[in-house]
Amino acid sequence: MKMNFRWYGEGNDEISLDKVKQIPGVEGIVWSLHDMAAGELWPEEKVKQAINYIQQHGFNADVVESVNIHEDIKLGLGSRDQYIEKYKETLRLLGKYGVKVVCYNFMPVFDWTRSDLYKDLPDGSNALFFEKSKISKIDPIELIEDMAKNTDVTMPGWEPERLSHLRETFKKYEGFTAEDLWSNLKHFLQEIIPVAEESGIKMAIHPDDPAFPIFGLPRIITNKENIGRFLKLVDNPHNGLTICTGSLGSIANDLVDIIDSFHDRIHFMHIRNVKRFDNGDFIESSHRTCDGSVDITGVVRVLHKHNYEGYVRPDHGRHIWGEEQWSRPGYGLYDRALGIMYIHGTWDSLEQLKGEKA
Ligand SMILES: [Mn+2]
Repeated sequence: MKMNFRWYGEGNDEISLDKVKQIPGVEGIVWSLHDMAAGELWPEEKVKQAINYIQQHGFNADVVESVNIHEDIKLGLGSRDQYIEKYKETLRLLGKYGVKVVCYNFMPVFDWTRSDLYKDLPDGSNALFFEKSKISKIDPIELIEDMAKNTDVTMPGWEPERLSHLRETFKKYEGFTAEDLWSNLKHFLQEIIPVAEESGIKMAIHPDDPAFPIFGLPRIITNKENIGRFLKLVDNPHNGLTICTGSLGSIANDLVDIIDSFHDRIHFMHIRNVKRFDNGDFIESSHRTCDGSVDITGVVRVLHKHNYEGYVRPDHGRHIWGEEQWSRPGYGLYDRALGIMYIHGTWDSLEQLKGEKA
């Protein structure tokens, strides 16, 4: 297991890499060029600069999250080919500079969705919250505009540029089905996986968050059956997975079983806990198993059982010790650092037990 930390780039993240350096056992920084719109070719100079900066701080820059996918590719429009070509060029470039894993998602219109960014928890901290009845009633455009007002930082997948075309984009998805999305995903993979392979890059799709359709838009990377179907679209180790325990944990998925079944295709793990409620709401909780609905201990245990050598990062944390004043929603410093220590602690205990048995 290679521990990583997601970071938004120089001048774009309140957390400095010097601070990340003080979290024990972090080897790499998960990065991206956050000012690139989906479909744009990444400039070589910027890639070089980002990687150099990370490496100068003593980290590897092996994992990119994300290279976003242009909406026309998901929609399967005639214009998709030009964007697929740019995607391939970007992969070749990242491969040239030693990037090993590229995370992406295939969710129509926008990325992760919540109803509240700072919902109070009983312990005085706050966290991202999903209120199912609220989401099912609200006009998605209103929700997004409301959320965008709440924060002065740009959230990945919720870029203002992209959101300004939201109404048009929603219109394009009228009558669009899950099978349409499957077929467009297959086309994309058939095109890019050979290039990823040549470039030494493992593609790692991120599951849909939450793992069920919202606003009438299909979502397909949601459960064990669909992940199995996804892996067969292009049966090649370079077509792999990011297993995000929080996204898949938004419904009653058995994460331990999913990891056990697909471990050889998992290139990247997002480890976080969520607490699900009977009415379908969920809130992000501390990483500790007993604080949420996901068996984080079991997740680390099954990774350890398979001698998982891929990349791991703690995912969203709560905002604690007042850090919501300055941190990005879900991407503060403290709770993610605590999460890392919980994961390390579990892993180290398992290693020691293994040593004793041997
Ligand atoms: Mn995730």
